[in-house]
Amino acid sequence: MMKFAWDNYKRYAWGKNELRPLTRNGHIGNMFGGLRGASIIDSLDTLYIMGLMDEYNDAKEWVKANLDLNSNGEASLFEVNIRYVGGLLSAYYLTGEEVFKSKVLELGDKLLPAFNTPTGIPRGVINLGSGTSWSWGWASAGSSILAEFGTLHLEFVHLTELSRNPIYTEKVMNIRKLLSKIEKPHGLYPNFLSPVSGNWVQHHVSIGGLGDSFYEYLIKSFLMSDKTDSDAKKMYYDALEAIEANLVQKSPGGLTYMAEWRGGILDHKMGHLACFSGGMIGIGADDGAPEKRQHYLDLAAEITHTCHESYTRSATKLGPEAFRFDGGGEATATRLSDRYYILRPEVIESYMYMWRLTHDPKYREWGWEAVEALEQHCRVESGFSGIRDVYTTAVSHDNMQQSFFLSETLKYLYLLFSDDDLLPLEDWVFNTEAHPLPIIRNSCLQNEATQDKTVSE
Ligand code: DMJ
Repeated sequence: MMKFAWDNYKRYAWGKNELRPLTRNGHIGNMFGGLRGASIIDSLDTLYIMGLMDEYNDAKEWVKANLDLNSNGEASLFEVNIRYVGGLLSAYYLTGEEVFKSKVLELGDKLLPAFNTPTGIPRGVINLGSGTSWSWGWASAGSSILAEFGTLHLEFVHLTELSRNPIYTEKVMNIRKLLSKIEKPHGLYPNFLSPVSGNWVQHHVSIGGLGDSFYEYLIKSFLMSDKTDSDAKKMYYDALEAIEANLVQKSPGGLTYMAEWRGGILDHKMGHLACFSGGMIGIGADDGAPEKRQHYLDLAAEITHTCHESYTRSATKLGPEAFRFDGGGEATATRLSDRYYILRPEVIESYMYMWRLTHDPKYREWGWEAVEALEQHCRVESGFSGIRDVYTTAVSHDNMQQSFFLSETLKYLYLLFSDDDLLPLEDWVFNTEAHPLPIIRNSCLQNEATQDKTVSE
C-alpha cells in the first residue's frame, strides 16, 4: 500500500504537497507557507522503516536538492511543525544523515518569530519569510488554538537537543508555565486562548479537533523526558481526571465515549480525531497512580472499542469524521456533513498502541478490517483517496491522498503487524504526525541544570 501510494505520488505529483489521485496531479494548498514536498517529508521515516530504500533515497535526494526553506508564504505553525519539523527530525534520528539536521535547524529558526507576542503564546499563522504572525480569521477574537500552541513541545525540545540552543525549549516551557498557572474551568482546558491577554476566549473543550494533541503532548513530553518532566506528568493526569469527571460518558448501548463541552453543556459527539485518545490513555496507564492503572487501561480499551464500532456500523467499514450518541443513533454520523473519511489515522493509531500494550489479537483483526476497507473503497487507479460518505458502498472519492496517510495511517498499520522491537515504545515517542522521536535519556538541559546546581552549591 505504501509503495503504491508513494509510486503514484512520485509519478504524478513529485515535489508538490499531496497527490490528487483521480485527476493525477499535485496539490499545493496553503497550509505550509509555500513549502513543498509535504508528502516526501512525511514519508521519509515510513519508507525507511519499511526498508523501501530506493524510495527513501529518492526522497532524501529531493530534500538535498529541492527542499527550499526560503519561502515567503503564510504557513500554519502547527502543520509545519508536526509535518516538516517532525518529519525531518525523525529522518535525522533514524538515519544520521546531516542534511536532515541542517534543514530542520534552519526551519526551526524561521518559526521562532511566531512566539513574539505579549504572552509568548504563538499565533496560528506565520509568514516564513518576514516572520510576521497573526491569528486564524476563523478563531474567535484573535485567539490561538490549544491543539496548535500545545503541540510544539516534543519537536522544540529536540531542536534544542540538536542545536544545543536552549531557546526552543524556553519557548515551549513558557507556554507550559502559562497553561499550568491559568485558572481552568472544572480543571478543563478550553480550546481558545488570547495570545495578548493570556486568558481563555471561549469555554469550548474537546478531546477531538482544536484540543486533541495538546493532551497527547503532555503525556508524551513526560515519556520523552525519560519520565523526568514531572510538571507534564501532573498536568496530564490532572487533565485526564477532569476529562473523566466532565466529558467521559456511557451510551445507553454501553459504549464509552468522550463528549464535547460547551460552557458546561455536553455535546454528545465524538470526532474521528478524538479516537487517538484510546492510544494516549493506554500509553499513559502505567505511570498513573497505582490504583488507577488498570482503570486507565480499561478506559483506553473501551474508547478504542467505541471507535471500532464507528467503523463497523458503516457500510464501507470505515468511520465517519464525527459520530454522535443522541438522536437515536450510537457511534454513527447523523449529519450528512460528518459522513466523510479522509484517510485519517486515529482509530488505527489506537489499535497499534493497544496491540503493543495488551497483545490482544482483536486489535490486529480490527486493523486488518481497516486494510481491507481501505483497499476496497479508497484505492483508486492512481493512489488512495478519501471518500465522501462512509455509509454507502457506491463511493464518491474526494481526489486527495493526504500526506498523513503515508506518515501515519500506513506507518501505524505496519507497526501493528510488526514485532514490538521495531521502534519500541520504551525508546521512542511518536509525534502527532507519527514521526518517531527518541526518548532523551540524559539531556543537555538536564546536564546544564545539574552543572548550575553544582556551581551554585
Ligand atoms: C494529522 O495531521 C495529525 O494526526 C494531527 O494531530 C491531526 N490531524 C491529522 C490526521 O488526522
